[in-house]
Amino acid sequence: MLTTWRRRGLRPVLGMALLVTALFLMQQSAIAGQTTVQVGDIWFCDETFQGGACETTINVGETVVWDSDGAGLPHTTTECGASCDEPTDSPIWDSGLMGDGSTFEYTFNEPGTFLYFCQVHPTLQRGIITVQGEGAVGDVNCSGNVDAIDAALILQFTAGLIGSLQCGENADANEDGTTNAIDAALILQLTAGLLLSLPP
Ligand SMILES: [Ca+2]
Ligand SMILES: [Ca+2]
Ligand SMILES: [Cu+2]
Repeated sequence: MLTTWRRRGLRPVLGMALLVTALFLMQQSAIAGQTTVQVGDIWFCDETFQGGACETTINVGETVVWDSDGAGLPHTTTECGASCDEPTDSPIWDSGLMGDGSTFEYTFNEPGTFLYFCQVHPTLQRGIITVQGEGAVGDVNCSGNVDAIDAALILQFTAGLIGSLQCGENADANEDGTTNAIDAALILQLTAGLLLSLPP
Protein backbone atom coordinates (compact mmCIF):
# COMPACT_ATOMS: atom_id res chain seq x y z
CA MET A 1 0.00 0.00 0.00
CA LEU A 2 2.71 2.40 1.04
CA THR A 3 4.89 1.30 -1.89
CA THR A 4 2.08 2.02 -4.35
CA TRP A 5 1.57 5.47 -2.93
CA ARG A 6 5.28 6.21 -3.06
CA ARG A 7 5.53 5.16 -6.69
CA ARG A 8 2.64 7.35 -7.68
CA GLY A 9 4.03 10.26 -5.74
CA LEU A 10 7.60 9.94 -6.91
CA ARG A 11 7.16 9.57 -10.63
CA PRO A 12 5.86 13.06 -11.37
CA VAL A 13 8.60 14.53 -9.21
CA LEU A 14 11.29 12.59 -11.05
CA GLY A 15 9.73 13.52 -14.36
CA MET A 16 9.71 17.18 -13.43
CA ALA A 17 13.32 17.03 -12.29
CA LEU A 18 14.36 15.44 -15.58
CA LEU A 19 12.42 18.04 -17.55
CA VAL A 20 14.02 20.93 -15.68
CA THR A 21 17.46 19.37 -16.18
CA ALA A 22 16.84 18.92 -19.89
CA LEU A 23 15.61 22.48 -20.25
CA PHE A 24 18.65 23.75 -18.37
CA LEU A 25 21.02 21.86 -20.70
CA MET A 26 19.18 23.20 -23.75
CA GLN A 27 19.57 26.70 -22.40
CA GLN A 28 23.28 26.28 -21.78
CA SER A 29 23.88 25.29 -25.39
CA ALA A 30 21.90 28.31 -26.57
CA ILE A 31 23.72 30.96 -24.57
CA ALA A 32 26.79 31.33 -26.80
CA GLY A 33 26.07 34.83 -28.19
CA GLN A 34 29.68 35.26 -29.22
CA THR A 35 31.26 35.12 -32.66
CA THR A 36 35.01 35.00 -33.27
CA VAL A 37 36.59 36.73 -36.25
CA GLN A 38 40.13 35.56 -36.90
CA VAL A 39 42.70 38.31 -37.53
CA GLY A 40 45.52 37.21 -39.82
CA ASP A 41 48.27 38.46 -42.16
CA ILE A 42 46.63 40.31 -43.92
CA TRP A 43 42.96 39.48 -43.58
CA PHE A 44 39.91 39.09 -41.36
CA CYS A 45 38.14 35.71 -41.09
CA ASP A 46 40.45 33.75 -43.41
CA GLU A 47 43.13 34.34 -46.03
CA THR A 48 40.67 34.31 -48.93
CA PHE A 49 39.48 37.74 -47.72
CA GLN A 50 42.84 39.46 -48.23
CA GLY A 51 42.01 42.46 -50.45
CA GLY A 52 38.29 41.91 -49.89
CA ALA A 53 35.89 42.30 -46.98
CA CYS A 54 34.78 39.48 -44.74
CA GLU A 55 31.11 39.69 -43.74
CA THR A 56 29.94 38.37 -40.38
CA THR A 57 26.25 38.25 -39.44
CA ILE A 58 25.17 38.29 -35.81
CA ASN A 59 22.06 39.03 -33.77
CA VAL A 60 21.63 42.22 -31.80
CA GLY A 61 23.14 41.92 -28.33
CA GLU A 62 25.87 39.52 -29.43
CA THR A 63 29.59 40.03 -29.09
CA VAL A 64 32.25 39.79 -31.78
CA VAL A 65 35.71 38.72 -30.65
CA TRP A 66 38.60 39.54 -32.97
CA ASP A 67 41.38 37.06 -32.29
CA SER A 68 44.91 37.75 -33.56
CA ASP A 69 46.21 34.34 -32.51
CA GLY A 70 48.63 33.23 -35.22
CA ALA A 71 49.12 36.65 -36.80
CA GLY A 72 52.76 37.74 -37.12
CA LEU A 73 52.07 41.39 -38.01
CA PRO A 74 50.34 44.06 -35.94
CA HIS A 75 46.72 44.77 -36.89
CA THR A 76 43.73 46.71 -35.66
CA THR A 77 40.01 46.34 -35.98
CA THR A 78 38.64 49.83 -36.39
CA GLU A 79 35.17 50.89 -37.37
CA CYS A 80 35.15 52.92 -40.61
CA GLY A 81 31.92 54.92 -40.53
CA ALA A 82 30.11 55.20 -43.85
CA SER A 83 33.10 54.19 -45.99
CA CYS A 84 36.46 52.56 -45.35
CA ASP A 85 37.88 54.65 -48.21
CA GLU A 86 37.17 57.75 -46.10
CA PRO A 87 37.22 56.44 -42.53
CA THR A 88 35.69 58.44 -39.71
CA ASP A 89 37.81 60.19 -37.07
CA SER A 90 35.50 58.88 -34.35
CA PRO A 91 35.13 55.14 -34.87
CA ILE A 92 32.53 53.24 -32.84
CA TRP A 93 35.29 50.81 -31.88
CA ASP A 94 39.04 50.76 -32.30
CA SER A 95 41.16 47.97 -30.90
CA GLY A 96 44.48 49.77 -31.18
CA LEU A 97 47.40 47.58 -32.26
CA MET A 98 46.80 43.91 -31.62
CA GLY A 99 49.83 41.74 -31.12
CA ASP A 100 50.12 38.04 -31.76
CA GLY A 101 47.49 36.29 -29.69
CA SER A 102 45.67 39.28 -28.26
CA THR A 103 41.94 39.69 -28.68
CA PHE A 104 39.50 42.58 -28.84
CA GLU A 105 35.76 42.35 -28.39
CA TYR A 106 32.78 44.57 -28.99
CA THR A 107 29.13 43.98 -28.20
CA PHE A 108 26.60 45.18 -30.77
CA ASN A 109 23.46 46.52 -29.13
CA GLU A 110 22.07 48.21 -32.23
CA PRO A 111 21.01 46.56 -35.48
CA GLY A 112 22.73 47.73 -38.64
CA THR A 113 25.68 47.26 -40.96
CA PHE A 114 29.11 48.16 -39.63
CA LEU A 115 32.19 48.49 -41.82
CA TYR A 116 35.64 48.06 -40.34
CA PHE A 117 39.25 47.81 -41.40
CA CYS A 118 42.79 47.44 -40.14
CA GLN A 119 44.48 50.82 -39.80
CA VAL A 120 47.86 49.26 -40.64
CA HIS A 121 46.54 47.66 -43.85
CA PRO A 122 43.59 49.92 -44.72
CA THR A 123 42.97 48.79 -48.28
CA LEU A 124 43.84 45.12 -47.96
CA GLN A 125 42.15 44.17 -44.71
CA ARG A 126 38.47 44.94 -44.24
CA GLY A 127 35.32 43.46 -42.86
CA ILE A 128 31.60 43.99 -42.38
CA ILE A 129 29.47 43.17 -39.36
CA THR A 130 25.76 42.81 -40.08
CA VAL A 131 23.68 42.97 -36.91
CA GLN A 132 20.20 41.55 -37.29
CA GLY A 133 17.36 43.20 -35.42
CA GLU A 134 15.47 41.73 -32.57
CA GLY A 135 13.66 38.54 -33.29
CA ALA A 136 9.99 37.92 -33.75
CA VAL A 137 7.41 37.48 -31.02
CA GLY A 138 8.46 34.38 -29.09
CA ASP A 139 12.18 34.73 -29.76
CA VAL A 140 13.12 35.43 -26.14
CA ASN A 141 16.84 34.73 -26.62
CA CYS A 142 17.08 36.79 -29.85
CA SER A 143 18.60 33.82 -31.63
CA GLY A 144 16.81 34.72 -34.86
CA ASN A 145 14.27 31.92 -34.64
CA VAL A 146 11.44 30.77 -32.40
CA ASP A 147 11.87 27.25 -31.11
CA ALA A 148 11.58 24.97 -28.07
CA ILE A 149 14.51 26.69 -26.40
CA ASP A 150 12.47 29.89 -26.20
CA ALA A 151 9.60 27.97 -24.60
CA ALA A 152 12.04 26.40 -22.14
CA LEU A 153 13.46 29.79 -21.22
CA ILE A 154 9.98 31.20 -20.54
CA LEU A 155 9.17 28.25 -18.27
CA GLN A 156 12.43 28.75 -16.37
CA PHE A 157 11.76 32.47 -16.11
CA THR A 158 8.23 32.04 -14.81
CA ALA A 159 9.50 29.38 -12.35
CA GLY A 160 12.07 31.86 -11.04
CA LEU A 161 15.03 29.73 -12.15
CA ILE A 162 16.42 32.58 -14.24
CA GLY A 163 16.05 36.24 -13.39
CA SER A 164 15.60 37.71 -16.85
CA LEU A 165 15.24 36.91 -20.53
CA GLN A 166 17.74 38.30 -23.02
CA CYS A 167 14.90 39.55 -25.24
CA GLY A 168 12.07 39.59 -22.74
CA GLU A 169 10.06 41.99 -24.89
CA ASN A 170 9.36 39.02 -27.18
CA ALA A 171 8.10 36.75 -24.39
CA ASP A 172 4.41 37.67 -24.29
CA ALA A 173 3.41 35.40 -27.17
CA ASN A 174 -0.34 36.04 -26.92
CA GLU A 175 0.15 39.73 -26.06
CA ASP A 176 -2.13 39.58 -23.03
CA GLY A 177 0.26 41.67 -20.94
CA THR A 178 1.78 38.85 -18.88
CA THR A 179 4.42 36.22 -19.48
CA ASN A 180 3.53 32.75 -18.27
CA ALA A 181 3.35 29.07 -19.19
CA ILE A 182 0.61 29.78 -21.73
CA ASP A 183 3.11 31.76 -23.79
CA ALA A 184 5.54 28.84 -23.62
CA ALA A 185 2.78 26.46 -24.71
CA LEU A 186 1.91 28.71 -27.67
CA ILE A 187 5.55 28.72 -28.78
CA LEU A 188 5.64 24.93 -28.64
CA GLN A 189 2.44 24.82 -30.70
CA LEU A 190 4.05 27.15 -33.24
CA THR A 191 7.16 24.98 -33.52
CA ALA A 192 4.93 21.90 -33.88
CA GLY A 193 3.08 23.54 -36.75
CA LEU A 194 -0.19 23.75 -34.80
CA LEU A 195 -0.08 27.54 -34.99
CA LEU A 196 0.94 29.53 -38.05
CA SER A 197 2.06 32.72 -36.31
CA LEU A 198 2.33 34.58 -33.03
CA PRO A 199 0.35 36.18 -31.55
CA PRO A 200 -2.23 33.52 -32.48
CA1 LIG B 1 15.02 31.89 -30.08
CA1 LIG C 1 1.11 36.14 -22.36
CU1 LIG D 1 46.39 44.60 -40.60
